[in-house]
This record gives sequence, structure tokens and C-alpha cells, in this order.
Amino acid sequence: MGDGRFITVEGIEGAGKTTAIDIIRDWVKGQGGDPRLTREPGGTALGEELRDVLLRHREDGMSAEAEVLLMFAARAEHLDRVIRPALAAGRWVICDRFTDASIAYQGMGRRLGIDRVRSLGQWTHPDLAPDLTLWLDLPVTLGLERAAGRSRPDRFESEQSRFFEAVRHGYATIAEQEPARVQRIDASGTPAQVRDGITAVLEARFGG
Ligand code: Z5A
Repeated sequence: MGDGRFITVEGIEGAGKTTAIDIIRDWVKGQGGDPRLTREPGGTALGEELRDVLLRHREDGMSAEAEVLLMFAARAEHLDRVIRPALAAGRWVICDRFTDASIAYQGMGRRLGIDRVRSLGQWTHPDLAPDLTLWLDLPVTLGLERAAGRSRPDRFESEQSRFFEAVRHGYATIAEQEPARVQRIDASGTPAQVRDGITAVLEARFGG
């Protein structure tokens, strides 16, 4: 495989990103690539510390502004230490969430506004966007059902379905605005159906 590519995976709670990332990794390896898997918030020592802060329950809560700025602080470090070096080395980067998550979760879920959050993305990485974003889309009730039973829900997982409806609407808006980059995958089907959907997109975009 020649030049590196930047693939991000997005979706609401319980969308099945973990499984999707395995499928993408296997596909890239099948093409002879050596993908770099990473995640947000996180992916670096500082990013993982910020992840702990962001996901942990706080009695005093956290302002939406602080939340989005911490997401972007972790992202700036991640870009600098992991994403840009890997792409520069010609590796494929598969990232579990990226700036679209901030647009959907903080822009829509926390009601900061899509444009306001997008402007932080333009400030943080004006010259870099994912080559492909797979948006795993499914009804909120199904996502929450699949995610149920986790030991102790974190600060985001504890949100109500109305919050995730707003996040889903955020992703739908991004997909409508950027159809060339964002590919919707119907994540409500069986694992085999989801696998076929993801593989078809990868083949169409990067295959042969
Ligand atoms: N966040 C934010 O607000 N702003 C930002 O900028 C960023 C993040 C970057 C942590 O992210 C939180 O940070 C996240 C948004 C916020 N909170 N939420 N919600 P995360 O990605 O680490 O957390 P998560 O969304 O909770 O990810 P997850 O736990 O890894 O979920 P998932 O990967 O989408 O789900 P899964 O574990 O792959 O699947 C869920 C279950 O469904 C599991 O038991 C699977 O076996 C099952 N599954 C998967 N596919 C299927 C199919 N097709 N059929 C049936 N069952 C299935």
C-alpha cells in the first residue's frame, strides 16, 4: 500500500465501533498495510489522562465549553504525536472517533452549535481531514439496548436518549453536508450485514 490514509469511525453509544474497527484493520492488512489503530479522546499519555477526566462522573459536573476544549486539547496532542507522524510514514490510521464526535456530541448533544465546534476543528487541524469517515447509524433505542449491561456507565453513557437523539441528528447533518467523506453504514443489521456494508465501502473507495 502506498500513501497512508486516515479513516475515522463514528456513531452513538452501542453503534458497534469496536467490531467495525476490527473489520477495517483486517481489510487494510489484507491489502498489505500495517494500520495504526488509535482512539479519541486518548491515544497519547496526556490524551488518556484527559479521557479519564472527561469520562469520570463529577459531582459538580463540567461545563460544555470546558468539555469541548478538553476534547480538542487531547486531539491536538494526538495529531502531533500519533496521527500526523503515522500518516507521514505512509501508514493507515484508523481512529475510533475524531472531530465529528465533538461536532455531534458537544455541538448538538451539549448544544454548543455545529459551527462553533467546527471552527475549533478548523483551528486545530486546518490542513487535515479524514479521507473516509464511517458513520455507524442505528436507532438510539437499539444502541442503548446493545450498550446496556456495561459495569458502570461513564459520564456520557449515563446520558438520556434525548441527548443521543441530538447526537444522532448531529451525525446526520455532517453526513448530509459532507457526503464524499462521510459514509453512512446501517448498523442495525446483523454483524454479517454490517461487515458486508463496511467492506463494500472500503472496496469502492480504496480497493483495486
Ligand atoms: N466523545 C465526545 O463527547 N466528544 C468527542 O470529541 C469524542 C468523544 C472524541 C467515549 O468514547 C465518549 O466520549 C463517548 C463520546 C465522547 N461516549 N459515548 N457515548 P468511546 O467511543 O470510547 O465510548 P463509546 O461510544 O461508549 O464506545 P464503545 O463502548 O466502544 O461503543 P461501540 O464501540 O460503539 O460499541 P461496541 O462495544 O462495539 O458494541 C456494543 C455492543 O453491541 C457489544 O456488546 C457488541 O458485541 C454489540 N454489537 C456490535 N455490533 C452488533 C450487531 N451488528 N448486532 C448485534 N450486536 C452488536
